[in-house]
Amino acid sequence: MARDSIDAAVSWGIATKRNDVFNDMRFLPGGTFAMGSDKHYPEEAPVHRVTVDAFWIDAAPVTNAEFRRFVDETGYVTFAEIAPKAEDYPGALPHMLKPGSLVFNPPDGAVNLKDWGQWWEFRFGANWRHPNGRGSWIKGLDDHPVVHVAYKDAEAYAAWAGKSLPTEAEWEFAARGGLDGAEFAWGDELMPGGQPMANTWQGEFPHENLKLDGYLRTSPVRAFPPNGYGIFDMIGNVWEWTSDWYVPKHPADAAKACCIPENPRGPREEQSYDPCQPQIRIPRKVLKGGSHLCAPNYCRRYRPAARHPEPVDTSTNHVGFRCVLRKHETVRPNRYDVTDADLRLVSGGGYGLEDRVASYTRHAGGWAGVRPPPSHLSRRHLANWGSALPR
Ligand SMILES: [Ca+2]
Ligand SMILES: [Cu+2]
Repeated sequence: MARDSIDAAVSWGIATKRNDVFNDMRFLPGGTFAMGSDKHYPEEAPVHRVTVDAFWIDAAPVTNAEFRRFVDETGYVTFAEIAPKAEDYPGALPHMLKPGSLVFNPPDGAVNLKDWGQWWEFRFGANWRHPNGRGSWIKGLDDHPVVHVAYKDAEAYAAWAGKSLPTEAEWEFAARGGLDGAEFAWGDELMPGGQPMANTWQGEFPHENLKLDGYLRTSPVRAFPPNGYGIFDMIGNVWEWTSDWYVPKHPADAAKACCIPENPRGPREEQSYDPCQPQIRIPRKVLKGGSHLCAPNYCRRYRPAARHPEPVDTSTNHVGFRCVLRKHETVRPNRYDVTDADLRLVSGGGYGLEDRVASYTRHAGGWAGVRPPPSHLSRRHLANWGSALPR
């Protein structure tokens, strides 16, 4: 890292007790860019201009080795290692209130792609040290991204490191690597010249992983080329937590250049609840970047504009994070807000929620008609319905 950038950061007055804090971070000067996409999933639209101030971002996702250092120094226990409290999960099946996390478990053959219960299971004993549950271990995976971290775990690590979690706008600005408006972090082709540029899924998800990129599950960070800003693994490998609450759309583009949002922080927490599970009020954060489980036939979210909601209590073997440092850590008031009326509009059309509900209610085997089905993966859902969903 260039000496003058370190001096600049120090003169910004970033309080940190760690002198190695800028190791392996990239300095981004900030700027105005086109955030979102109108060409893919509806939650990425509309494209709108956003300005972010200068910041630093980790050159790679936080690894198992780095997370271990945090745990060794602090004795921190992650969410997945603690048994959920019954009062936090009304209606949970008592036998499900055990420590654990969500693990991808591929079926033998093609399945209904609308039913994630076919490939996700809540595995007791799965946590960051045991990525595939009891009997699995991270030996040999020191340089792989840490997984099975819930939002609070990522926040705790960031605080320990003297850093923060990125906003969605910061994350997307960094992921684009200066290629404003490009489809991918490296240009407009998924595999330029047949060359895999990220750890995603090749083949028919969820039963056929052709591993053309060399990796069945997570990969060591930096195994693929960096983007134009010298940042690795923004796309694929693991999804990454951001600090923004999730709503399934972006605000409209500013009418005038003077009104472009600066350092947007997303909508309000209470707007992030899953409209499909109104009785469950666990807020959801925006995940970015896609993972090794993103496949052309199922989820084409290996792009900077892509986004996905994740309940804050939910950890999986394909979600990790990285950190940022900002000039000023003061939260600015939002320059825009998504209104509740906007959200009603969204839930009413085009998101496939009705389709999904219909598909679940058609599902033979007991949970049809009992309660609204989950629209997304969540620990809460699995606590209440059990990990063995009807197959
Ligand atoms: Ca792969
Ligand atoms: Cu995906």
